[in-house]
Amino acid sequence: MKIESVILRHLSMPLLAPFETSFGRETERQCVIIEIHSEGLVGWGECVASYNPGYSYETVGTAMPTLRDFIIPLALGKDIKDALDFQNRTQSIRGHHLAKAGVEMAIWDLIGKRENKSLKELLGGVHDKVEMGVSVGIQESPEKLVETVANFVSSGYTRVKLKIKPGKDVTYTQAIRQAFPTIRLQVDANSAYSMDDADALKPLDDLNLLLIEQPLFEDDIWDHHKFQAKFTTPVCLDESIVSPRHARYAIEMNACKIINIKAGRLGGLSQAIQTHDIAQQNGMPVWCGGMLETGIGRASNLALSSMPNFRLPGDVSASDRYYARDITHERFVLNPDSTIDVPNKPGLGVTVDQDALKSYTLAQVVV
Ligand code: OSB
Ligand code: MG
Repeated sequence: MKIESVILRHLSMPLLAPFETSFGRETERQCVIIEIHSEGLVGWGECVASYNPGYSYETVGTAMPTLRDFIIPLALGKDIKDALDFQNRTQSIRGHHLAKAGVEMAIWDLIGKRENKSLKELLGGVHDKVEMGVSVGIQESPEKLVETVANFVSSGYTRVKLKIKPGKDVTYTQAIRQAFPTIRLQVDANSAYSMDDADALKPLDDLNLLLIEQPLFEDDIWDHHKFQAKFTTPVCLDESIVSPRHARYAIEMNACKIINIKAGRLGGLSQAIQTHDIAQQNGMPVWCGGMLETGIGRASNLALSSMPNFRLPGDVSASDRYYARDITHERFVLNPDSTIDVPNKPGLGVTVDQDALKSYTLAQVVV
C-alpha cells in the first residue's frame, strides 16, 4: 500500500464539561488527526497527545514536528504492507509512542478499507458490543462528586471510575460507595502518590473496588509490587505499561493484577495486541483505557475492546460524554445494558465530518 500523502491537523475541541485529573484540568481537548492518502483510499488516525505533558511527555507540540520530520518520512512514498511493516520501518525512533500510534491507526483503517474488513475483524475481535464505563474527573467536594456520578448513573453507566489525588481520595471514594452501594467502582490516581502514602490509602481496600489504577510513578513498576502486596484490591497499571515488555515485567514482578491497554501509550494497535496476548497467556485480564478520543480514536478503542481478554468494562464512553459535536458523522451511544456497539463497516468504520474537522483545526501541515 503506497503512502502517497499525509495531512496532519492540530485540533482543539471544546469539552462539554471540564475534565480534571491529578495532573491538571482541561476545558478543551487537543489532539492530532492524521489523514493518509493511498491508492485511491483515505485512512484516518488519531494521535492522543494533548496540550500538556501531564499524562505523557508527548504533547501536540512534540507530536506535530516528530510526525512531520521523522515518522512520516520513513513511510512516505513507501509500500507499507501492514502495521508490523510500519513498526519495523520506524523502529529507529525512540519513544514518541502516541505519535507513532496515530499513524498506525490510519494504516489499519486503510488496510480494512482495502480488504473490505472491519478493524474488529482484522484484530480478531469476538464481540459485537462491548461493556463500557465512565471516567469521572476530580470535583470540588464529595457532594459535587455524588451529584456528578448520579448523572452518569442515570444515563446508564454501571461502572464508574473516579479520578483521585492527594486530599481528594479516601473521603471522596467513601462518599460514592455510600451513595451507590452496588455500583462497580474503581479509582485512578495517575501517578499522584508514592509508597509513603500507601497507609493513608489503605481504607480504599474496604470499599469493594474493582481496582486501583496507577497509584505510583510511571517508571516505578517495582514499588507497585510493594503497593500491591499491601492491598487486597487489584492494582491496575496504565502509565507504567509503555510496551509489551513492560507488561511482562509487571507480571513477573507481581506489580499488578490487571492491565489498562491504550494503543497510543503502547505505540500502536500492534503492541496493544501483543500486550493483550501476554496478559491472556498469564491469566491476567485487561481493559481498554481512553484519552477523550474523537469518533476516530473511539472507533479504534471499540474494535480493540472486542478482543477476548478485555474482561473488564472500558473507559470508552459514549460520544456525548465529552462532545456536543464530534468530527465523525457516527456517534457512539450507550445501549441500555451499558454496552456500545463495535463498528462493523470497513476499517475504523467511521466517516469524517469535514465541516466539523475544519472548524476545530488550529494548524494543518501537508507532508
Ligand atoms: O488515566 O485513563 C487515564 C484521560 C486522559 C489521560 C489519562 C486518562 C484519562 C481518562 C479518561 O481516564 C478516559 C476517557 O474517558 O477517555
Ligand atoms: Mg489511567
